[in-house]
Amino acid sequence: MSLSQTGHSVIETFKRDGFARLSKLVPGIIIARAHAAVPDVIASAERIFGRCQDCGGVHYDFAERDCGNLTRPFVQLFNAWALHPAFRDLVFHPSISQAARALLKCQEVRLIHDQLLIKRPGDLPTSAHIDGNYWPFDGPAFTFWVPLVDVSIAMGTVQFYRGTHLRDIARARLQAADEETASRVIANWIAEQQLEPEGFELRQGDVTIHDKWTIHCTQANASSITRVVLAIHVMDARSKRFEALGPMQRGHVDLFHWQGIPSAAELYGAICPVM
Ligand SMILES: O=C(O)CCC(=O)C(=O)O
Repeated sequence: MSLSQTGHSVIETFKRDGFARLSKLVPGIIIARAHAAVPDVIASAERIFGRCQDCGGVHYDFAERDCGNLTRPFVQLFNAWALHPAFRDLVFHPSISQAARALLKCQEVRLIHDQLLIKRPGDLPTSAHIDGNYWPFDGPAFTFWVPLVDVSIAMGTVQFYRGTHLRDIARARLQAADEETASRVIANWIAEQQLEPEGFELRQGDVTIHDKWTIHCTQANASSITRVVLAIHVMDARSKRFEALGPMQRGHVDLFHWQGIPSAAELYGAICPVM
C-alpha cells in the first residue's frame, strides 16, 4: 500500500501521535532479498572494520552484545545500504522516498543513515530515547522502522510514547547531556507522567514511522527468534547542520564523518545522499 492510498489519515495520525503504522509499504520481495543478504553484510563489515581482539566485536560500525563493560541491546551495523545492493534497493525504494517526501512535506529527502538492528533471543531492552537528541541539524526528520522478519511484541517490536514529540521535556538540556544522563531524565519523566508505550505486531513489508522527537523504546527479545530490523532515518534535504551540543551529537559527527560539513550547511555528500 502506498502512502497516497492510505493518504491523509496516516499523515494526520503521524502529526498528532508522533508515530504511525504503514501496512505493506514495501514489496515483500525487497524485504526478503535484504533479509537473505544479512550474513553477507555482516561479513563485509567484518572485512572492512575488522574484529576487536579483546571482545570479538567490530567497534567502528558494528557493536556486539558484550564489548568491554558495555552491555548492548542488539548487534548494530550502520549504513548497510553502502555494503550490499539488496539494502540499497530497500533504502532507496520509491515507496520509502515517496512516503518520506509526503510526510516531511518537502521536494527532496536526504538519508541521515540506516542501521541494521539485530536483537537476538535474550538481548536486552532498548531504553527509551529520542533520536533528535543525537542529530546536530535542524528541520524535520523521522525514522522508518522496517522489520525484515515478522515481529511480535515479545520479540521487541518498537514501542512509542504517544504525543511526546509535542511535549516540552527540556530539549536543549537533553541534547547537551551525555547518553546516560539523557536516558535517566527521559525514564524519570515518563514515570512522572505515567505514560505507557504502544506498539504493533508487524508482518514483513509493514513499517512504522516515528518523529525525531517521539520517545520510543523496545523490550528485550523474550522469544526464540532473532528480530532483524532496518531503521532508515530521513530528513528534509534542506536541513542545516549546527555545532554539536553535547557528547551524543559529537559521537554522531565522528561516526558518520560529518566533520567536513560546516555549520549552517546541508549534509551534502556521498554519506547522506538525497533519496
Ligand atoms: O529497534 C530497536 O531496538 C531500537 C530502534 C530505534 O530506536 C530506532 O529505530 O530509532
